[in-house]
Amino acid sequence: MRIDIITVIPELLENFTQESIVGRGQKKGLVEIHVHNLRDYTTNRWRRVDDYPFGGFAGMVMQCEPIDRCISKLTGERHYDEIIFTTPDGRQFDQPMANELSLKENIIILCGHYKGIDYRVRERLITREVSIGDFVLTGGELAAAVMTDAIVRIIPGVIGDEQSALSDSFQDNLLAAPVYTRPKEYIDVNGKSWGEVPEILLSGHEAKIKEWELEQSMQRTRRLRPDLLNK
Ligand code: 6GU
Repeated sequence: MRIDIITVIPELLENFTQESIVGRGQKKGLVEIHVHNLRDYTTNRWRRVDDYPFGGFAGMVMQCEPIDRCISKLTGERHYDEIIFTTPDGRQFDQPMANELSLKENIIILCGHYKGIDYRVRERLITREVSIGDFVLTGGELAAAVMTDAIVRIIPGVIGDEQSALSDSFQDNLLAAPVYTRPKEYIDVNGKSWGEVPEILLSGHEAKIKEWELEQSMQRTRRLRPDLLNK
């Protein structure tokens, strides 16, 4: 899979794409992420990519030309399955959307910025408008990073333990069960016990453990996210 991210702040995404799971996916050759600086595509002598809005509204608006030039260059080189625009008024990103996008061959993510983007870009070029939640970010870069992380980690082979991406919270509309590691009983810095790991997890009884895990998942979902049970 190949993801091209178009942004006016490439610095914000460069470390992210080299590190952690996403970096590992790239090193393994399972995904390629290319970050493009939109300013490299403007013909404006000051490298401006925005201008005042018609109608006298407040703020600046991203212009068609640099976006057109950047996306035209990319689509001239290969076919893209989706050209995504990050915007708070888009459809809300969720696990099913991450799953669906992870099956695509090539996608572009255009990061929104400033007050907005010339609406003609959205009408002409964009195939999907996506938000990561009901709050406003100053730019789409963090949203693009969130989406990229969620998409890349479920590409088969990116996470070492393939089972683990599929047993995540939300993959089955259930929150994950609690997990524990050593020691069996933790004594804190004040000498107080934080309790012992549930006995069942030490039993080695695989079927019983699976049953416990599901029960815990259902209890936690009922308590914390009852809305998920109706999906
Ligand atoms: Cl995708 N962009 C911006 N600017 N703000 C957001 C968002 C996206 N999703 C939630 N808030």
